[in-house]
Amino acid sequence: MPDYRAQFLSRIDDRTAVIGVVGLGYVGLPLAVEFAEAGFRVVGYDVSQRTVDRLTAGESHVLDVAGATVARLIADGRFTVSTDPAGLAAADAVSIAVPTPLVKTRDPDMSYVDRATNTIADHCGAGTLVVLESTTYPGTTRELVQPKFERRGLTVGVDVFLAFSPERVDPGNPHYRTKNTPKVVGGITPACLEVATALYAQCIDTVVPVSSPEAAELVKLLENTFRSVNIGLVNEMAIVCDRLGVNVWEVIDAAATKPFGFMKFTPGPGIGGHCIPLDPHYLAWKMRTLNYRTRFIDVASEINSQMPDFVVEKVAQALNDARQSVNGSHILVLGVAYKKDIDDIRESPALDVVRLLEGRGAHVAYHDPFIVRFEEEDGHDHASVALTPAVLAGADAVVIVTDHSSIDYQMVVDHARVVVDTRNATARVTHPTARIVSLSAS
Ligand code: SAJ
Repeated sequence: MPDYRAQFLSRIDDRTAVIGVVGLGYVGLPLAVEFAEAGFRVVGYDVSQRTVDRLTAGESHVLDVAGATVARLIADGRFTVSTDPAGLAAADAVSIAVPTPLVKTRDPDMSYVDRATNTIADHCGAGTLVVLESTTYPGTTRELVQPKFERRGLTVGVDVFLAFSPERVDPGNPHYRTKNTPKVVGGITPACLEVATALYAQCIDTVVPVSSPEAAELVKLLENTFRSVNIGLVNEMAIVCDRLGVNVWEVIDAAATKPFGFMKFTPGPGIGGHCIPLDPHYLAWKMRTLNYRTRFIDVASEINSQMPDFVVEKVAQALNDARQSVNGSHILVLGVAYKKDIDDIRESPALDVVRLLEGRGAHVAYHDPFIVRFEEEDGHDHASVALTPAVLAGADAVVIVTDHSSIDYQMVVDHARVVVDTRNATARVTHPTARIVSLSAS
């Protein structure tokens, strides 16, 4: 019986190991590049022919990976990309970085992980390390992934090695990239942990071993539930301050002067993105199967998802103060990406704000320097309008939903009639001619 553990460690040490990456998106592509730059041959597999074609042409669809880097690594023969999984057979280690979305009922959609794991089990045999990186409910690695290898007569920890290591990619972050973000790893067995740790140590500065895949799965869920709950707290504080006639931004900024025991979060029109609105629901779902209700997650989600309604109510009040109704009004939404200075609109609360305003009969236009156009769920297509004094003056109300840094807020308040500011983006303007309505009374 070969000693697969020793073989794997030896191939890692002399860099003859071949690394497979399944899923070449904002997590998988940077990881593949790090391994290739560390001197390993990397086999990239993705089901999207468009993704593979663009990478093969030396283009990168991922914010933090330069197309030239991809082209160089492919030209050097260090990185191959394909929609054919056969190349995975050569891999000694395979990382899975595929989506884990929610279905409409907010239950996990594990179909991508299921399909990827089946593909790997079909093409990779004894001696392989498999690491799941996709954010998922605790127990996935042991309950969903492990049986697929055991059913093929392989013993995990002896013939194959299995671990979970949460992705911590923060797209567009200028300071933290894959290489310098600590990597948590949890193995099914001690040997699994040992080989997975050895693998990541080749291209990531800090590896953080934990005692099980469940611990590693929960680390990720804690990190992002922490954000969701704290954002929910400050969003509720915005509602509280609005009822009390207090400026919530002043309260938060003053609280943030506390040098210990406080961490600043800011209220807004709700939460977007593919992490924070979704990840906590993986934990909530798992705990429901164990007859436990994760109340913090549910309450935070309830508050965060009601913020678009709260914003639209502020718009209605602002128009009403000018003896206008929402119905028939012309409203300009500023910023539709899910957070500032990025081009991602997934789960953006702006989509809810637009839908709710249109539902009340408003004519809604938007401007976003990062999002040229988008389509609503009902198929209604929107294209970003130019931000000009005439466009601002022509709107009955302007709603700042995403506070991109490149927008000239002084110009906005100099030409708009009413500005509903959900992000405190107008905090530093001077002598505004527009009436500014803050998220909380000010
Ligand atoms: N948001 C607020 N108030 C806040 C912070 C965020 O309303 O104080 C909103 C944002 O506008 C956005 C949503 O919440 O709509 C999520 O924002 P985020 O800053 O959490 O950004 P994400 O979704 O890109 O989260 C990612 C996560 N990274 C990973 O999952 C690997 C998260 O763990 C990071 O902490 C976060 O980036 C980050 O710090 O930028």
